[in-house]
Amino acid sequence: MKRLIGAFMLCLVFSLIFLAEVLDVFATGNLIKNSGFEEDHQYWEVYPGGGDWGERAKITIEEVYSGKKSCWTNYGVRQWFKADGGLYYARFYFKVHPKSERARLYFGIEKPDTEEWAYITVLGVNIYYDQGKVTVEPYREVEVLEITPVDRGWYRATFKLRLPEGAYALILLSDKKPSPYGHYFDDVYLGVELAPVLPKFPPSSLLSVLVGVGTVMVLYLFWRKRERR
Ligand SMILES: [Ca+2]
Repeated sequence: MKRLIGAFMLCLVFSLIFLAEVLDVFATGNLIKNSGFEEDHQYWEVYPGGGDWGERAKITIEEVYSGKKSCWTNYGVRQWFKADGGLYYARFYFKVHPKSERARLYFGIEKPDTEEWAYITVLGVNIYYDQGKVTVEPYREVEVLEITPVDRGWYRATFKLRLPEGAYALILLSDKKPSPYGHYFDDVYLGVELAPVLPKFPPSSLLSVLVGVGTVMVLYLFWRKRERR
């Protein structure tokens, strides 16, 4: 009986971790909506001048870090957010197109100039990829905490930023000039606390099936044991 309860609790814990991974519940303070592109391009827009969705940026299932979708762009996408100013953390996952040997990806935060309605770069980071070697060039108040290869060619990038007060636009660019291949982004986070990195289970869909089947089996055994009494 104790073993059964133990097994049930284990299933429950794994289910909760899995759900947390899917729903991104630990990153509650995320200023970025639809951060994993699972709701297609809701809240996101193609960087001005970059054209329409489908042309310079699209939601794709071909290369995905988590969930079922990611964002591919050969120009840039952005999302508006409001920052109070102060210390922030940014994290996102990127993958250079498998055919691309050299790439220059860009992550930046810009501020609309209310008089001219032009955009002023507040801070940014250039990420250079040269045949698998990644180097970073941050400018202004950005501290690079890590650029780590994680899984299947994906990298995790984490930064510490000091933002001035005001409303800001977050921008992700694949290249300063349009790249022929484009690159992939997933799970974008921006918040005042560093979101914990969740354990990544291979492959999530298989795990969900195992968790589901396991839970049902344990519940069934539990029910049968009670029936016998
Ligand atoms: Ca995703």
